[in-house]
Amino acid sequence: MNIEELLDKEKTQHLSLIDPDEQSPSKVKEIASEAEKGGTDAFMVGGSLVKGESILDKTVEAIKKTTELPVILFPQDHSGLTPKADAVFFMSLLNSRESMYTTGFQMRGAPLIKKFDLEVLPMAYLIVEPGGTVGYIGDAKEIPREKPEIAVAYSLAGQYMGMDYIYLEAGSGANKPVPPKMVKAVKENIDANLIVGGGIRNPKHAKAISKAGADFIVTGTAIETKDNIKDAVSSFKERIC
Ligand code: 1GP
Repeated sequence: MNIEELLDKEKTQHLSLIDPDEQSPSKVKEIASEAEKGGTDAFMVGGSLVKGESILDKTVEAIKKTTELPVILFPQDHSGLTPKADAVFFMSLLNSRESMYTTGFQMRGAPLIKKFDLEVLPMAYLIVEPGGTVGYIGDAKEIPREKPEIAVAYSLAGQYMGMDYIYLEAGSGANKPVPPKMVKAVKENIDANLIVGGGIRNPKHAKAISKAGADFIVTGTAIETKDNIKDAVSSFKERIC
């Protein structure tokens, strides 16, 4: 399977993020089924504090039993890897002060990725203020919201290092998403695929970020906390262009 071929680049794509620690595998089946009905394009699986391989495996298995949409791992470190997924965002947190998050965990995970034969999607992961849990755990020097030029510089650096994906992350549950102005500035300057996530709570946010040029938007909290997941996802999909 080639994820890049599966994901249509004409429109902004919607990625549903599932944190294995937030719900049981049976609830995951329900979420995956409803998100697919709502029109999500793929699933990402990961979180800052994944408690163990077994819950990760069970979560991915539950999604795979429910849908044929791609499942892409979003690992916080090498413990977030499983052979049961289709692909992995091989991410380096470029604005971390801690070398484990830029190259250390990558070194630990690389042999496992080879062994598991996962499709590798190289990604520069950039934390923008407020940054939330991932900013704290990843010891990030968060990009100031009013400094799009710093986001552009980091994104270009990621692209020149060979990364095909750039992820602007405001942190899960952030009270506001990455500013559309920053998304636009980055998109205008890079050829790599642009992913934006963190704090995208409503269709208005999704529309503004899509219009600014994001190739992918990620929503986690907005799906986990909604009673009607299908409607929540379709309300995002309807507003993105
Ligand atoms: C986390 O950006 C994602 O990496 C999702 O954030 O939970 O705020 O949607 P939310």
